Amino acid sequence: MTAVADLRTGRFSLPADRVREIYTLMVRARKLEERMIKMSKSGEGYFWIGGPGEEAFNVCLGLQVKKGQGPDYDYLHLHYRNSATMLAMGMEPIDAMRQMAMRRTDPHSMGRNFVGHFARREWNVLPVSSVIEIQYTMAPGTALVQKRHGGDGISIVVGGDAGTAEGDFASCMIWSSRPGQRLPVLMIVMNNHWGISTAAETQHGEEHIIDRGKPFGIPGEVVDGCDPVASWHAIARAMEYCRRERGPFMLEALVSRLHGHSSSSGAVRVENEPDCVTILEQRMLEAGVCDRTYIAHVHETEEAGIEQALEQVLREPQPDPTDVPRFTYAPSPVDAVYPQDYDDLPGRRRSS
Ligand SMILES: Cc1ncc(C[n+]2csc(CCOP(=O)(O)OP(=O)(O)O)c2C)c(N)n1
Ligand SMILES: [Mg+2]
Repeated sequence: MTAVADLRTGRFSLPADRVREIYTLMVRARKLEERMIKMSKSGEGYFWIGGPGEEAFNVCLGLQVKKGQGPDYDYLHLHYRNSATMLAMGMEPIDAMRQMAMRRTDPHSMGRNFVGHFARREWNVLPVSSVIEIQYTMAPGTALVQKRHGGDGISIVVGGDAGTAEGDFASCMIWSSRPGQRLPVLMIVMNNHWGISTAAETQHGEEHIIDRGKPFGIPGEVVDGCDPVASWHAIARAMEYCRRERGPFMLEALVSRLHGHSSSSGAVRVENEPDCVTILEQRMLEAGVCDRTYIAHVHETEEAGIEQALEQVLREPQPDPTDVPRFTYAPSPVDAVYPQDYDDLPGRRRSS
């Protein structure tokens, strides 16, 4: 269909083509997560955690990353709800499902880590950690390399609201804001107002989480993370600041948690939080960005793609016991224990 209208939030807008691209990726992410929740209940995977309710912001983030390998490009220190960011960067849904189903073909962890624990060297995506918040201590490290290297690459770190209570969050602010040594770290906090079962309003004395950056001279912005137009432009502004100023910026996205914390709490759909997918559908219809036929088509196509991927994944092998210690440590000529640790990885020859 032809582009007929922009989608607008206040002073900001996005062209219809871009909105439809974002929407399609949001639906892909939602279908992927909903199918993986079912997998956790049917025994095709054993634990689920992910990002339903964060798709609008996460897609806008992934589409704007300067993607590549090495310090000229952005580094990503993600958390376990970033599937939509990875899909927007170009990850195939099947690669998330391979990890969910613990397949040897899983490119992130060879079937040996939780779902949503992405790692992709050629896109500077550092391995996601189950230990929350440690990504905030690593981001200044890659940002320091980028600052010394030159160019406009930045280090993007993402975590939740509750995790900001950890000392790692303070370490990130301290290391990113030293006088004369400011670092290009984009600190993103996904505020879903929960830390497992602990409500945010019982934990935060500050009005906004970004206020924590004020004593460090770290500027920040709060954005409606359910609104792709607002999110797109807030991310663009934050990235632009970090790239140009070679300093830190804090972005707080207000988002929903549509299936609770994880499969450990049942992953049941909650009804009392805004759903960014249905909100966007309504806005697109009202603005003339698309019609109902288009929306139905996107749902059908994305769901079919996910089902097809699952059928493929279930035919693939799981790791075997000899795989357990492999690829755990970096290769070393003096490694007497696992000298063949990195055999079979792309670009490395098998040792004799
Ligand atoms: C260091 C550490 N402490 C505690 C946990 C257990 N834990 C896992 S997720 C989580 C809550 C995190 O909440 P938040 O940072 O708001 O992120 P959300 O899950 O809401 O996206 C906790 C306490 C952990 N994984 N690591
Ligand atoms: Mg939270």
